[in-house]
This record gives sequence, C-alpha cells and structure tokens, in this order.
Amino acid sequence: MDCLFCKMVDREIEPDIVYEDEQVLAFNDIDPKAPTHILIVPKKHIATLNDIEEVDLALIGRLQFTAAKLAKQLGFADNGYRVVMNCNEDGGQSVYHIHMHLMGGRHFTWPAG
Ligand code: IU
Repeated sequence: MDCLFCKMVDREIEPDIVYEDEQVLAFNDIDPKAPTHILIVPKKHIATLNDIEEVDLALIGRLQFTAAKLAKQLGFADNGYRVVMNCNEDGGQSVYHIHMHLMGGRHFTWPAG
C-alpha cells in the first residue's frame, strides 16, 4: 500500500518520533503550524474518520489519551492546546491515514479557518 504514514510506521521513511507504543506512533509534523505540532497516528491503516469501525474505538481513544499525555509532558497541558483531525477534502485532509494533530505553545483562535 502506498501510504506515507504506513511507511513511517514500517520505518521505510524515518519520522522525527516523539512517542511510540504497540499501537500508536507520534512524530513531529514536517511543516509545523505551532511551536509544538505533533501527529499522532494509529499503526493500523485507517484511511479516513469515516472508516473507523467499532473494533477501533479503543484505538481512537488511545490517540486522544496520547495527545493529553504528550501535552502534559511537554508542559502546555494547563495553558491549553488544540487537537484536530481533518476528514476528506473539505476537512483539509491531505494524508489518507487518520492522524490527530496536537498543537501547543501558542494561543489558537476559533473558529478554525
Ligand atoms: P492533514 O490533516 O492530512 O492535512 O495533515 C497531514 C500532515 O502531514 C500535514 O500537517 C503535513 O505537514 C504532515 N506531513 C508530514 O509531517 N510529513 C510529510 O512527509 C508530509 C506531510 I507529505
């Protein structure tokens, strides 16, 4: 499968890893939109949020759990941070393997653009 994030999980491409466990990989975004911008990716290939199945629910929770854990470790949990998951074209998704953006270290405005 020609999937960028699967290649990172398999280390065909070496991301700048900040966290890894048996189900999740987290690495620094190559084009950061905040002082900290980490992508948290399930090792299982799931193309879009629309493709999540009931069997994946704990895995999706693990993405959010990992985001909060990293925010605490990196010291911006109390100030606040943003997590984003983009879905399909109108949502701004460009890599079709689901991922959670964890952004911190600055103030974010709302609504998102
Ligand atoms: P999106 O939600 O699918 O648009 O997010 C994809 C992200 O993947 C985006 O923030 C890119 O900067 C990031 N990215 C990356 O970290 N490394 C890469 O080689 C490529 C994209 I291509």
